[in-house]
Amino acid sequence: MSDCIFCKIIAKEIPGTIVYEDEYVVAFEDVNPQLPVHTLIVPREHYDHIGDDISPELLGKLFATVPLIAKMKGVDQTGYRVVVNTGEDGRQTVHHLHIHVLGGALMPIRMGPAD
Ligand code: DGP
Repeated sequence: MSDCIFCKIIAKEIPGTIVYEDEYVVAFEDVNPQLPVHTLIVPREHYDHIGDDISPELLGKLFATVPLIAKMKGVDQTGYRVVVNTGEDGRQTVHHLHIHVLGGALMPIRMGPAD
């Protein structure tokens, strides 16, 4: 998608700190990290969100990348959180499916009442 910021990072049209890539998946550092480790895992192909008719195979490849990134970032032993914000209520702001991998400190965020 020509106006998608993550498609531009994947295509290397704009800068991004890419830490892993293969035929299906790209992982890069979040520009606005919420914790010491905050890496995003995205499919190369554009999907708006997790419900956007994505194949189980590709979903598998995306989620199989999570432990790879956790190990690469050194949080596989200490633990981490995996988040997929989806749609308006999920507070998704970039509409290219992405998995957040967050760690490196005790998680400050707990689910609570909506604000
Ligand atoms: P979400 O709320 O789940 O849609 O999170 C989108 C994340 O994407 C957010 O944590 C900030 C990050 N982000 C937004 N724009 C850019 C960008 O241009 N580059 C990078 N690396 N990350 C971005």
